[in-house]
Amino acid sequence: MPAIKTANRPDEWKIEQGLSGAVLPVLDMTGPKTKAIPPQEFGKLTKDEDAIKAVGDRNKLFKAERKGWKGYVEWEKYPEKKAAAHKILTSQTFPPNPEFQLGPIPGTNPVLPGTHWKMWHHAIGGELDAVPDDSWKLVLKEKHPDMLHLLQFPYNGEPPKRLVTDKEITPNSLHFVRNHGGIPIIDKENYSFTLDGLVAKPQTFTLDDLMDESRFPRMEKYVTIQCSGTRRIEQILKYPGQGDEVPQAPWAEGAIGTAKYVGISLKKVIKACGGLVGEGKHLELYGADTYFKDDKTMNYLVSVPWSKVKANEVMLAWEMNGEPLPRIHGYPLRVVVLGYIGARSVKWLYRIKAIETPSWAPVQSQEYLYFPQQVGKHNFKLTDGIQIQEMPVSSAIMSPWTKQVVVHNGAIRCKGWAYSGGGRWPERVELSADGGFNWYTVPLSKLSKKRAWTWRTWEMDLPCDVEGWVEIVCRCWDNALNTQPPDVRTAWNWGLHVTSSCHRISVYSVNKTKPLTRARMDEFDEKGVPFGPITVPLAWPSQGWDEYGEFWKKNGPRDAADE
Ligand SMILES: Nc1nc2c(c(=O)[nH]1)N[C@H]1C(S)=C(S)[C@@H](COP(=O)(O)O)O[C@H]1N2
Ligand SMILES: [Mo]
Repeated sequence: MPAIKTANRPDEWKIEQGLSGAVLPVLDMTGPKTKAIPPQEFGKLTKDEDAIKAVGDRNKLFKAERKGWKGYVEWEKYPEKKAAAHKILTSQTFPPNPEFQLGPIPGTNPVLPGTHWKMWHHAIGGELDAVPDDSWKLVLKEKHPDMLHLLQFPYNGEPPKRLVTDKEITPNSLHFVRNHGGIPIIDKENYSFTLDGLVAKPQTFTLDDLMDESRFPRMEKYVTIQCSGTRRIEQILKYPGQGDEVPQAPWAEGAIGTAKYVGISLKKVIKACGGLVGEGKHLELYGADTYFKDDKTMNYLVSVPWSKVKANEVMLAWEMNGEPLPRIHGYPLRVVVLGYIGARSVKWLYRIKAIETPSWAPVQSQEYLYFPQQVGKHNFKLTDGIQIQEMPVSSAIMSPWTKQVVVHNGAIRCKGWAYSGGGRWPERVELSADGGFNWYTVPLSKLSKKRAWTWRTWEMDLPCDVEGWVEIVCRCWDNALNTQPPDVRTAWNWGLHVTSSCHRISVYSVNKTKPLTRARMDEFDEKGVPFGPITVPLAWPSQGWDEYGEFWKKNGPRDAADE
């Protein structure tokens, strides 16, 4: 076929229909005439080799900080090292963040490769050079082969829906993983962390110190860790927002997991250091991985308030479900903050510093912010965002899936999870088959065990008489009678955090208690033809011509008489 001569782009129709939003021009209507401003384009990658060389020997500059700590570069103690890394990162350009919100999400596993994150690590070199490869090897070793890898590096992965609530306690290999950097590989024998800052007697503790029950009483807790990005994909599919692939990883409902952790209360360790002094009110937690933001390098730092620690709700844990922590989950020691977003549960802990204010480190002060709705790229300030700590009540349907056809006898088998942060727990879970008008309560016998800091998994046969598309909705009431906003739009926010709105799925209901439906479905069975997908036209007559003729004889013609 000869090429068509046209002023249109080949994908004009798709763009006009909003199916390729990233390439749409911005319309500037501030003048008398509307101007179309094309979106940002990224040029060729550049690299100033001389400037990079002038920084010095990267193997020396960015060497391992401690013996037996592979992949750990200490940044926070060395401003000059941070400056050298910044020089390297600004002397070259890297590929842009992939478009995964306004464009289609790739149909691959890993979904996103994390190309520029890998390149950043190699650009710094030294101890970080092997980190992307080492981390991926650990994923393959420690995680279940059925994990869905959202981002290969830094590794972010969640179990497939069928396995999210398969067990009330998530097996380690299926627990979601959220990393902002590579996985440090730390020897237990060479491990210790330091507690300093505004405490009376700063000290260093080995694992043996912590495990000495004469000094620190053991703490054992079932805890659900939920990322505040859980169910983000619902916000993305409705309205895109901030689009950094790590801060805004496109999580589905699997970025939540429940495990039994063994460790001690951080409060006791602070007491062992003589307690807080001066204006000490927050504990800054340091992870040994390297994070990149705005061409800068840093360790993973966040903070929790002393009030949370004082309540014995911040654990230092070395055991997960009866096994030493897997490397990918923070071996040999991680923080587990009960009832807060996962982000505060720092893995590969190497330092705790008592400070006056919440941490100014980027993960605390620039990310995990809950913005109001009119705040975005055009106007946001960090101070507009609420720093997310306790998670609100939430729930999700793990089966069936949206757009699925369900053939049933008047009830649709559903299952899922429900969770509430801050030590509250799911007291009631409800399902609706009509978009949220009428609600059925999940029988208590179909809810898993009630605990202060964990989710409850649930199952229910949801009565459904209706046929065709139905909207199944799930919501939870926690013990404080908090419940969930009705839909994604009401709680949409620029950072795409805390998707706690009622989970809604559309399923196509085929109810075999209806005689006609039963007869038609039996025909499919007899002919051995699969029913789905519903979009494939029926391959045989839907009605006999005799019956058709009878109908019109009895009912008169389609048109009305003009009398
Ligand atoms: N050192 C370090 N700790 C970290 C992170 C990280 O990237 N580095 N990610 C945090 C986030 S955002 C979450 S949701 C939880 C996830 O814990 P998991 O990977 O064990 O499931 O770890 C938190 N702790
Ligand atoms: Mo998270």
